[in-house]
Amino acid sequence: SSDSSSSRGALIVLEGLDRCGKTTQSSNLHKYLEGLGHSAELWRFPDRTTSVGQMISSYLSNESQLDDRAIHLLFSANRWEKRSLMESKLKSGTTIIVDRYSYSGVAFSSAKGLDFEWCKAPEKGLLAPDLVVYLDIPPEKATERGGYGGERYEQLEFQKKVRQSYQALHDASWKIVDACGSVKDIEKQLQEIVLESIGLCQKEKPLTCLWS
Ligand code: Z5A
Repeated sequence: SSDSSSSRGALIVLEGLDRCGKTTQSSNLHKYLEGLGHSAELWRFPDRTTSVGQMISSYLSNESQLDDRAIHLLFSANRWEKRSLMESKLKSGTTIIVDRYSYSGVAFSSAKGLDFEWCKAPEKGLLAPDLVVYLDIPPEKATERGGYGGERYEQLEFQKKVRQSYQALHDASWKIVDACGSVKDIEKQLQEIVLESIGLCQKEKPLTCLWS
């Protein structure tokens, strides 16, 4: 039925370069949805709380070194270890807002020179988002924002390559939002797009898998 008590939640993914505002926006969105009485959770990848996530975290902060393919597979494993929980939450009616997902996995690893299709392969079979919002910011602009430069990938030349990889990945279903606007402006745009997506999921839009 399309009765909201038995319908599934939406899988909403926010993507973009470092410092594009994903964390700010996903948290505001979460509060907004809860305020409307929706069941909603805020997730992020990497999920640094698991043991795989701790290996990723130490790599990102330059405390450990790993082969490019090994770290790629760890990022993917970090999503796989949350897959069944994600599916059960969605099916029980909870909307999940995710700060980074498989697209980050492919964009960052392929920016290092790894083969694009090789990067996509381990993501196949993870749940496909109902909505991908790309917060678009020129890399030069991102470097001017607070907290930039602390971690491994936070370098201008690399972020330029990541942006190109995202351009190769995106399809017509992605919503591209200008991330240079005010926090409030972006917030309003996201609210509208996300409510529409939640509505479609309540009308029994099927849950599908990535890149199969
Ligand atoms: N990575 C990967 O390689 N493979 C994978 O599979 C995955 C990730 C999942 C860590 O990710 C790294 O892992 C990341 C990709 C790679 N590397 N990089 N680069 P992360 O998500 O943990 O960390 P992050 O990307 O560095 O996110 P962040 O630092 O949390 O940035 P953000 O979420 O995009 O932005 P923010 O914290 O909301 O905002 C940044 C600052 O800008 C802050 O001071 C805000 O107050 C300010 N801000 C926000 N919005 C605005 C607007 N609209 N105007 C002006 N200022 C603003």
